[in-house]
Amino acid sequence: MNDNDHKSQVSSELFQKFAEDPVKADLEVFGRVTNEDRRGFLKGAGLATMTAMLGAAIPFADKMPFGLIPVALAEEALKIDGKEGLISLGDKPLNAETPAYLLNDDITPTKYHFIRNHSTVPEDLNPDTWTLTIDGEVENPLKLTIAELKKQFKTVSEQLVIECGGNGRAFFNPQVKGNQWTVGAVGCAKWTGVRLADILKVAKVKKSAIYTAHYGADMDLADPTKFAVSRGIPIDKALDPHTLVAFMMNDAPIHPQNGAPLRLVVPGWVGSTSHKWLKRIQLRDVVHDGKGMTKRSYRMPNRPLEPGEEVGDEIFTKIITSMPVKSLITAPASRHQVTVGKPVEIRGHAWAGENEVKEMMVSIDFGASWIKAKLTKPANRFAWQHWSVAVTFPVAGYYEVWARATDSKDNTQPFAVAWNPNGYLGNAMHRIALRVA
Ligand SMILES: Nc1nc2c(c(=O)[nH]1)N[C@H]1C(S)=C(S)[C@@H](COP(=O)(O)O)O[C@H]1N2
Ligand SMILES: [Mo]
Repeated sequence: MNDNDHKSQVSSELFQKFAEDPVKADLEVFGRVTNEDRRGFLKGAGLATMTAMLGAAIPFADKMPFGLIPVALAEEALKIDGKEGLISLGDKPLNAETPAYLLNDDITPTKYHFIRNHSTVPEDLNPDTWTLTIDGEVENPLKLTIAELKKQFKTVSEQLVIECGGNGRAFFNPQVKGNQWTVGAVGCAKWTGVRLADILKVAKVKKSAIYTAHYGADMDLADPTKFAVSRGIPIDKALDPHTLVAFMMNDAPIHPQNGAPLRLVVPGWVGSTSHKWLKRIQLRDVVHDGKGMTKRSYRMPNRPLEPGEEVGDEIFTKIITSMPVKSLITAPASRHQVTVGKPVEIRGHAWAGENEVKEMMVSIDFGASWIKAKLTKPANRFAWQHWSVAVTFPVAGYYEVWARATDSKDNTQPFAVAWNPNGYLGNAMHRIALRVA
């Protein structure tokens, strides 16, 4: 068994334990269980257990909240075929996320872009025969080949963030159903295509159109007469110049798993709006009601919920639009060893849906103090921003680096998100483990 296999086994067991019986798991891992203790910090027998599990002393143990599971014990590392280094969450439908350290590039290479499918990749992805239909509330319905799209409209290239609405779901407590994405259901590739707004101009959208409806070539796994998913966006977002109908990803044809030969990219918004294998966009005079639009799909409750609270569908009135402010630590890789007393460059990306990130902070003492990082401007609107900071670790031992972005509207990342039963919008701070020797 290699180190990664071992780590992933430890972490699965740990998650399993906490999912099944959190009180008992607390007792086993931390050595005590009262609510009083839960508010305290790790010390005594719990600290000894933790130090043994990590194989190193914890210099800032007096700042480590009791009940915290160190990230060193909570990361999975499995491999799948196809793309490189992605972590598979399930193969039918195929869903795979990217470990944070593989997202270190400014522009996410195709091989590292995550995959989120509701069904299987359609069989026929021939770009020469592929057509896009625009219909519904338009004066001039269109049916265009990809060659016609390229010829009739201006081609644009932009670095655009796509993030799944369920990214971060694995950190919800109590655990919720759905793909257990940790931090890697996000990417910022270079997308090339035409503006949806330009196509809609030629289609002559009627005043009655308020919403789009997206249809692709992937059909429901259980019922092939139904679409795998069919979401839409308000007309304003459809007309945003950064909403693209893309035919290239990182200067090459789109990867089959990422929606070849044609997909929507609705940057900054919940990933499910960026329809893959795109065949048709219908303009509607009502909010779209396709698969993934109704009940509690991609919706948030209209009031805060108690963790684990059971509620009816009727309170899920808020359709998710923009994704919240968030950041990743992409270097060093979690669980790497660095040198004591020498500056270590810590870096990553930050993004904020419709907003811009204005400040980036890191902490090496479990959030007791924060260090400001250098932050770049986005390459274009909706591209993620890059940050870096040199940090010197005072003494040897186990550390965690936490990262926190704040956006132009003063929204910042919480330590833990407000619970919702679908595990959406999980923008808790990213944490990595470092061994300092
Ligand atoms: N046709 C189609 N489009 C789709 C999906 C899908 O299953 N089918 N999944 C959506 C979801 S939920 C997300 S998060 C993004 C993921 O894009 P990616 O697989 O290219 O990373 O695609 C979206 N577009
Ligand atoms: Mo998603």
